[in-house]
Amino acid sequence: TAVTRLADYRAPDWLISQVALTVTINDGETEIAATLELAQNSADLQPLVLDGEGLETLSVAIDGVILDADAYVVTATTLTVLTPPAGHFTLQTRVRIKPESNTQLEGLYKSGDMYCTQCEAEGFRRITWFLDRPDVLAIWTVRIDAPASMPTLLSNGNRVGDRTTADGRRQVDWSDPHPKPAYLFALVAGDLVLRNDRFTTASGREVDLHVYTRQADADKVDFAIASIKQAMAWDERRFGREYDLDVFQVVAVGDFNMGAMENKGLNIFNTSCVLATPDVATDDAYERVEAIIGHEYFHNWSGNRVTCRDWFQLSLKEGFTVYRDAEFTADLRSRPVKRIQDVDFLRTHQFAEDAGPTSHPVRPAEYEEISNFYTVTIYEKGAEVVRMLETLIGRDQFRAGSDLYFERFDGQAVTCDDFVDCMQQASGRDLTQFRRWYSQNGTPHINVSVAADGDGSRITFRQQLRDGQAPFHMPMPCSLYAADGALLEQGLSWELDQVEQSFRVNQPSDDLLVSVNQGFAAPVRIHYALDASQRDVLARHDLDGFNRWDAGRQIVIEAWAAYVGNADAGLIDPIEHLFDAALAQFEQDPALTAEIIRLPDDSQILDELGADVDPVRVRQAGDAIRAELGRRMGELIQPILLALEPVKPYQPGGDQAAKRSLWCLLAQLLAHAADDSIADALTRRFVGADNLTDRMNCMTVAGVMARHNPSMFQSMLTIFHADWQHEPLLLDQWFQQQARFGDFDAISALLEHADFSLGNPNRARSVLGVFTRANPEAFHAPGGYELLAGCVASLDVSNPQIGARLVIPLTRYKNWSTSQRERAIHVLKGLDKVCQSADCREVIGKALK
Ligand code: B3K
Ligand code: ZN
Repeated sequence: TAVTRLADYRAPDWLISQVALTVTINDGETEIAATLELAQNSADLQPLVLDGEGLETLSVAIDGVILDADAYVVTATTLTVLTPPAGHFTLQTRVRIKPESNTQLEGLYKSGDMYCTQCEAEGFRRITWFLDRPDVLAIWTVRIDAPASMPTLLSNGNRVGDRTTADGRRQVDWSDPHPKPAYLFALVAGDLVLRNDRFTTASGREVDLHVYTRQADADKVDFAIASIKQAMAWDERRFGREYDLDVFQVVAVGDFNMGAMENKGLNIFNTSCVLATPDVATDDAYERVEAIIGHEYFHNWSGNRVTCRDWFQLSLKEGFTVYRDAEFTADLRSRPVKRIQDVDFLRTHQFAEDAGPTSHPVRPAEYEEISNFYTVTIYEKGAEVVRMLETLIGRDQFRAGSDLYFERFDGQAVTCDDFVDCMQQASGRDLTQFRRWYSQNGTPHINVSVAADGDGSRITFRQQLRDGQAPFHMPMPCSLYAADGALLEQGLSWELDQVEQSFRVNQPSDDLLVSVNQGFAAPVRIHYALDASQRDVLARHDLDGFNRWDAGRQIVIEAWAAYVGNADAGLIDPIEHLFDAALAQFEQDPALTAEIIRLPDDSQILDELGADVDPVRVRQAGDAIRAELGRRMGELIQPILLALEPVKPYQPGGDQAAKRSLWCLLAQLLAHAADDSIADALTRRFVGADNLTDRMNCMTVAGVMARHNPSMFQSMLTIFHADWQHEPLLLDQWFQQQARFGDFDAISALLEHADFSLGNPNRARSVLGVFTRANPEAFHAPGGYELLAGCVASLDVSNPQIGARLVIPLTRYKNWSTSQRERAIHVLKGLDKVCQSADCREVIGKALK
């Protein structure tokens, strides 16, 4: 397989200053006429090599003269003009493509009756011949010509022409004044419903907000529109960034590989990330819609106005934009809760990625298929790296660095180093060593030890590094507490930049508790040996809200990990103690209470335990702990459940959402304990629910109870299906619940269900993603790996990007038990023989190395 390397980066031999496209859509085939203004960018004249894939080339012309067949060479992926004119010239090409048979959902494809595009990273080459790389920025005009049955014809920028031709076809012209690379191109054609609104920017520019959906979804966009306005106002306030076109458009698409895409002025969204009403979106989904609307909108500056030089720099736009959307959510909602949820997500998913075969740095040095690098490392760890910069230089200087970055590089394609340079210049701090976060992979582990030093103590930090790595520079804010929890010293803004370094404090070591890495300032694993009672002191007294929560988190992780090896009920005492204390105050802050009693994902326990662990045993230990807690705390929980009765009418978010989530967590504890006393209340809550969150929560609790009594879960599934089968997003939810609680046979049956399809990414993820990540008993059952492999082999042909993502849980076998490892390797080897796509081959190849 071909490897692309950062070290091989070369500026393009040719640049494109202007693009004019005419896209003529007809049923069964689409023709693209492209006029490119080319400019020589190399000292010596070089051939012009354009990228393409699956294009039927109809003609090639230079400066209006059709080229003879021997003047250019076409391969499956290139069009080479052997001797182009020096300096400047115009290239005209005409190609034909078939969007109707595009199952990869990259380039121009059909979703239902609608035509739409996805070009990042390398999809534009499936539309026409082009220099498909992010450092070629051009000014674009686009004409869409389509049958009258498709009145909605959209592209980037501002609409500059709109007519019906004599033969009744529709023609719409778009012009985008801002230079952009091909990956930000977008086109939508169909018969869509428009919902519109307006926003006035800080400088008084009137912007139309246009949200398009299919007819059936037109009533589900109020929340998205409100979120767009909040995002626009927030980016002006917090980053001084204004919107820059007359219209901001969003289109909801049912078949989409990712969550959404930030195409200039025409964001395309997976329906699951933009539609929200109480009946189709849970509380979490509402928050996700708001965050993703924000994320894509914020890309208008961090990604579009300033873009990436090459795809190795992907985190330049993604890490920064995730950081921006996290701040947006923190400002709009609860900052401490957002931080807890983000760190928990990072530990669950990114730490696992970094411990597995696809571990890579925030700025990878090489890739086989760039689509495989849209990862939690590039996004979430990248955001943590940006957050560390903010912590190190302070919020004001960070803002100054961001202003400098946007000003200096507007309209350019730049690198992660360019970004850090701006932070360095704005702050005057030397960030040379800090840049190792971009090039060195893996989660740093930090050992913290406290030793007596005269009448005080010495606190020593040691970075455990991978072979060949040099120490990282990171913030390490700490506070000091006495053994009884009394505050000794707050706000020590320590930094680490050596393998080992220590700090002296005056407190004797036997009366000292250190609150380390406050707010999770650095994305590392801390090893600081405290016993459960010491952690409990911090869980009660730490003034840093995040570390208070995290002290409780460590109590749970250590107890659960110990319980896997030795199912001693005494190990559960510290968890019960922690939960008791949290529940005693649930009314003050139900959201924080929910975060404390939400057990971590199994993967965090697997990470804690290291090698040779059966994931099924980890799950069963967790369930046993939940059951024991449910038994011990039943008396305490019952009245709290009554106090958490649903409030009507439903409001997403805030206090209501916190109470729903707390209710669900507590009811699950009772369900694990096989406590049937909640059955009646559960049925009532399900039947009387006026919102999806309560319906799903009830099904989750019934799913847990299904272990000893499957009837309630079954009847809820039946009712839910009868009521909501007309909503694709709710059928996804219906599949997800069964993938989560079903046994192997039930999951095999889901794949045969009439409404299941591997062709729709949301549906495929709903079954396979949930089965492999959240249902270890079914996944590790005989046939489980093979069931996944069969689907991956089929996706390898139809939609390799999705195939390569869904296979990942099977590649994380390194620390499983011997027989599981052997089975996984055997199945992966079988897949390796059949898979052809670069996407799947890269992921499977790395897993077998
Ligand atoms: N930039 C897009 C992701 C594109 C996916 C490419 N396979 C969404 C986002 O991060 O905002
Ligand atoms: Zn993004």
